[in-house]
Parts: sequence; structure tokens; C-alpha cells
Amino acid sequence: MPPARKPDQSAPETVSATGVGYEGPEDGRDPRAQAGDFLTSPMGVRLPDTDHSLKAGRRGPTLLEDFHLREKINAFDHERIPERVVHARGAAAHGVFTAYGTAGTITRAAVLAEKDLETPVFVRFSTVLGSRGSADTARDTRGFAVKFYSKEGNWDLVGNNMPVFFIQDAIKFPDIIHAGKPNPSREIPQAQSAHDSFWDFVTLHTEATHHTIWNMSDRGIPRSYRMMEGFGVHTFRLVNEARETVLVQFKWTPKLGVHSLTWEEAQLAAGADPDFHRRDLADAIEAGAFPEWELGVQVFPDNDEQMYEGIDLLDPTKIVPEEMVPVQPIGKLVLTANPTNYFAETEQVAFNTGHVVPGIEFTNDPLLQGRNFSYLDTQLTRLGGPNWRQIPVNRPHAPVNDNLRDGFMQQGIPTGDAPYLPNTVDDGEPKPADWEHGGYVTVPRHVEGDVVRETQSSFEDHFSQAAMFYASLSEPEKVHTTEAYTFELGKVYEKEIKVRALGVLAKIDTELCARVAAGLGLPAPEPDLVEHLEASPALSQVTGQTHPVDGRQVAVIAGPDADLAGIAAFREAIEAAGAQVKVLAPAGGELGSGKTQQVVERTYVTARSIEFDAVVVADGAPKEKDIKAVVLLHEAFRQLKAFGTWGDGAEVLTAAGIDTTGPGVLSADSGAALAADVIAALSLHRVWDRAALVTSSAV
Ligand code: HDD
Repeated sequence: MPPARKPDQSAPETVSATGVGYEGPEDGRDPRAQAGDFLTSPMGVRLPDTDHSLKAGRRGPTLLEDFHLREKINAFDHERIPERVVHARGAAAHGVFTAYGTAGTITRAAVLAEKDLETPVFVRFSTVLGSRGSADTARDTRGFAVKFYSKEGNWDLVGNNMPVFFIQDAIKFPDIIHAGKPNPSREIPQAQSAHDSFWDFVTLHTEATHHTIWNMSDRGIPRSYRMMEGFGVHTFRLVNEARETVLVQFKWTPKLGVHSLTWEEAQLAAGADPDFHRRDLADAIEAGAFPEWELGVQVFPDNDEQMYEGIDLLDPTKIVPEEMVPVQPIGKLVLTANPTNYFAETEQVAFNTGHVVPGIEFTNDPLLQGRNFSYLDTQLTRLGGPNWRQIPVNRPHAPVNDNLRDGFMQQGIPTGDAPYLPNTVDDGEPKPADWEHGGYVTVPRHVEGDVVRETQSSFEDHFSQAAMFYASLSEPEKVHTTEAYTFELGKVYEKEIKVRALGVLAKIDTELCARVAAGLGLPAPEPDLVEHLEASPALSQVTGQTHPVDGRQVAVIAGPDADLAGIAAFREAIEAAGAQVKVLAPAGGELGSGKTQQVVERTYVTARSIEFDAVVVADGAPKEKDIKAVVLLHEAFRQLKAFGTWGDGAEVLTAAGIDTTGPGVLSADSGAALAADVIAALSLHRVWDRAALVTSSAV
């Protein structure tokens, strides 16, 4: 017979960590936010002065009893936490994921299966190599990490904007990252792969070839986080209510299409606006141009081989082309709100591939298995202890009753006396949940084999998919990719590494190899081409398809004598389409007065071509030649941006040496009439017809 229970031996309450303890002020304000009208100490004591330390006399020594001085400086001293060892530079937003219900037959995870179910999400985009303060537009892979606060617990889909990875086994992650990070002695270059150790590694370790060519393609320099695809990379296992399983790969498709910067734009932005992507995301959300993606899955049978038509589904350096297995839409993601505080949310959010919910399981992909350890482990150092899970942005929205206790910075106040199972002291609570009660019951999967440190032969093909990728690109994309290899390898000092890299390119494409070799001043090796699958049109970004122009930026060059009514009409039409106008003039201030008054948003000194997707010259814009305006126009021309003029605006282009009859130079009778053509041009991203006129020597 168990002893009689004491009055305080009640079961812990089943509440979310958010709900434990102090519930906040009675007026309902968020208890986590700063509150009150007066400056206080961290203990809530109102303070009369925060500019002078407490001294013994005006010129006397500072007193140790000044608790405000000590608390203020002490908090400041510890403001910084270690940055992420990779993906340190990022930007994030809150949003909502809505399931279409189409995945209901393949998974029991409500977040994907339940039609019209809305799940809150937090999404963080990032670069991989650079430090927290590095430039957004470095050539790099972009992280695309989504935290779903599902009603069945948190699910993190921690992906990238590329569907493949550098390595096939997590044990090599420290190697690829050490090779890509700055040189250990001088700590340069920052946020770059254009250096010896990166190319040393990827040419010795040729399973990186496929990912490397994605990085060298335009995918390595996205125009915007809003215009990137996202991929879960690994194959995951989904489980439905009948305990049947399928294998899937996840893909996010942006509503705005997949678009990139040119290398010139990326380099300019790194100096002129290092926050280019961060700003773009925040501005778009603030302007109500909510970024949107559709989530889709490629579905494969879950058989013993885990292969599809000869492609190993456990190999994260491979894709299954969409033409072979189409992506089936299962839901929609919309980002609707910027974070309130960068540190509290974007910096402290902790993603983990091991955060899954019932209906979503792992496969034996050796990269995924190792990741499941790394993400949990890294948060201990980064966020200071095991209770990082209780930081507001990391808390699940589902009830938490975990029997985990104590540790640094415990925020909850758990009740009950038996944080262990089984127990009788707390009536056996919390109860383990079986399948019927939504428990995470792993579906049995058969595993047997010898304990070995070996890989499988299907992982040994390192080149065929890189060759397929290159063959799938449009001509301008091929040129960009060739230029990227030439630039990056041109920064490598060791000839031996460049020669090895050419040896890899010789397997991918003869012309690519020859052009890069010519750029490096080295002989091209004999072609050594590998066989590859048919080109996959889905891999090219230049498709001729149009996309919405949300958040696109149009510069209108104007001046005191410009047609301000025309600019107002132009602005109205552009904004109605979701894009934005910035008036650019030789000097700041306002132009005109009354209804058509225009505020000058950029001057010739503060503007740079990278800010704009199109450049328009208004009737009456100043004709005096200004070298800064000419530079801006030439850059925008090389960057294949649309131009437009009305009235005598064309004279400004002619004076700058731009052929007004060339591709993508639009003209109309009025600002209003021009707007429709500019929107049509923006919806194609760039004037691709001009690409052939713009050689790399012009850049
Ligand atoms: Fe990773 C962060 C994506 C392989 C170890 N990774 C991190 C982030 C993204 C990815 C998007 C940033 C999350 C955030 O915004 O906070 N990583 C990937 C993808 C991979 C991948 C798509 C391959 C398919 N990663 C990978 C491996 C390892 C790690 C193989 C280790 C064995 N990744 C980490 C990490 C990070 C991280 C060290 C750093 C900060 C963090 O986790 O929270 O644990």
C-alpha cells in the first residue's frame, strides 16, 4: 500500500512553458515585453538618473554601492552570445502555414494533413560561411529554416535554397566548414569561398562537386530571400494513420519566382548595402507584400532499396529531377510579420532537425542522422544551457509536460513531486501517449549489417548530376556560372588546386572547362565527360515565365523641372501592382508642392544601381551630365534592368551613351502609360535579350 499522499503531492499541471508562473500585469500586457512608463533597474526599481555614476563628491571616486552602475555595465558586458558556428548571418519573419489537406493520405502529421489547418511558423534565412556582421550578398548557399509551432509539437524543417549538400556523411561537416571559413592565421577572406582551402577541399573531396556547381550558378546569389526555392535536402519518411510509409523530399516554391543578382550587383551591394537581403525582407513585409511559398513533396515508395530509378534517395548530393517525379503541392507559407526584436527572436531561435512530430520520421541518410545530434548539441554553447527550449521563440505552442527539470536559467515553475516515470506519487502522471493518443510511435524499420566505417557504392558517382545541372541551364546562366568559376579559382594561389579544379570541370562540360581554363591562363585538360540524365528544365531560372512584382523597386530620375504629375501617376500604377517607386534627383528635399509634390528618396550621391529593378527617366529630368548618374545608368544597363522614359527623358539616356532603341528600353507618352510596360518588364525579372550585348569584359 503506498503511503498516504501529502497535500502538495499533486500531479504537475499540463501547461505550456509559457503559461507557468507570473502571468503578467493585470491589464493583459505581454509579460515578456518591457513595460511601465519609467526607467527602472532590472529589479523594477524606478531610477532618477542613468547618466551619472554615484560618487563621493562631484570630483570624487565612484562608490561600489552604485547598484545601477554595476547592473547596467554588467548586463552590457554580457550582451553578446556566441554566434552560430555556421549560418551566423540571418534574417527572419513570422508567418502562417496552411495545409491544403492533400498530404492527408501520406502522413498523420496534422500540420501537413489537416485541410485548412493554420500553423504559426517562424522562418530564418541565412548565409552559411560569413560571420554575423558579414554582407548578405556573398556567394554562398542560403539557409531556409522553418519552425512550425504545430498543435502536436514543434517541427523544424531545416533546409537550404539548394537541394543538395557538399558531403554525404555528417562526420565530414567540420572539414568542409573549416575549409570554407576564413584562413585560420589571418582570418580572411570573410564570407567567401574564393580561396585556396575551399577549392582544395572540394577538388579533393569530389562528392562536393554537385553542390559546388549550384553555388557557382546564379543560385549562390539570390535577388531576395523572397525569391528563393527551399529544399529539405534529405529524404524523409512520412507515416499515415494506417501506419503506411512513403519517402518524400520537401520543396518550397516561391510565388515570386526564383531570381538572382548578377555578380556585379552582389559585389556592389556588399559595399553599398551589406544588409541588402535583410532590408528587402523586412521592407516587403512592412509594405504588406507578404512573401509566399508553396510547400510540395516528391513522393517515392518506401522499399528496401531506398532508390528511385537508380538514384539513391539516401544520398544528399543527389536529386530526383522534377520531370521524373513531379512535386505535389501540400500547403502554403505566408510571412506576415517582422520580428519585434532581432536578438530575442532571430538570434535566439534554435532549429533542430531532430524536432519532428508524429507522422514525420527520419531515413538512414548519414548526413541527417549526424545533424540530429549537432543541432541539439550546439545550442548548449550558443544559448547557455539546456533551457534554451524555454526562450519564447523556441517554445512549442503545444502543451509541454516533459519531466525535464532544473538547469541554468530555468524559466518554468513546475509543480508536483514525481518528475520521473513510472510513479505512483503523482498518480502515474504525466502519462505516456500511445499511437491512439498521438504519441510519437516509431514505425518499425528493418536494419541489419556489419559495423563498418564504409560508404555504399551508389554514393560514388560524384559528377553525373553536376553535369546534368549545367546542361539544364540557359545560356546566360551558363555564362554566369563560367564567370563564377573563373573568378573564384582566379583568387586561388596554388596552381595545383586550379589544375585539379579544371580536371573536375572536364568531367562536367567541355566548353565550361575550356572557358574557365582560358580565364585562368591554364591549358584545358582533355575532356573526360561523364554520362548524365537528360537536362531538367526545372533547374533553370530563366524560363520566360512572368511572376508578380511585389516589393520590386523602380527608380524615377527627376529634378525640379520634371513632370511631377506624370511621376505621381506612374507611382500610383506601380504601387497598385505591388512594386515601389523611389524618386532620384541630383539633390535631396522635395520637388514641387501640393498634390503632385514628390519627396526625393535618393540622390545621385546616395543611390546605387543595385537598389533598383528598373530605372525610369521622367519628362523634364535634368539634362546636365552627372558622372554619378551615368555610372548608375551604365551599371543598371549591364545588370539587364529595364529602362523607361517619357517625354524628353530619353535624352538623358542618349547623353549617357545608352541606345534607346536597344532591348528593354521602353518609352511612352506619359508616366501612366509607361507604368504598364515597366510592370511587364519587371515580371520577367531582367531583360534577358540584352544579355548577349553585355560581356564579362564590360563588368
Ligand atoms: Fe546545418 C545551422 C541547414 C548540414 C550543423 N544548418 C543550420 C542552419 C541551416 C542549416 C538553415 C541555420 C538554422 C538557423 O537559422 O538557426 N545544415 C543545413 C542543411 C544541411 C546541413 C540543409 C544539409 C542538408 N548542419 C549540417 C551538418 C551539420 C550541421 C551535416 C553537422 C554535422 N547546422 C549545424 C549546426 C548549426 C547549423 C552547427 C549552427 C547553428 C545551429 O545549428 O543552430 O548545428
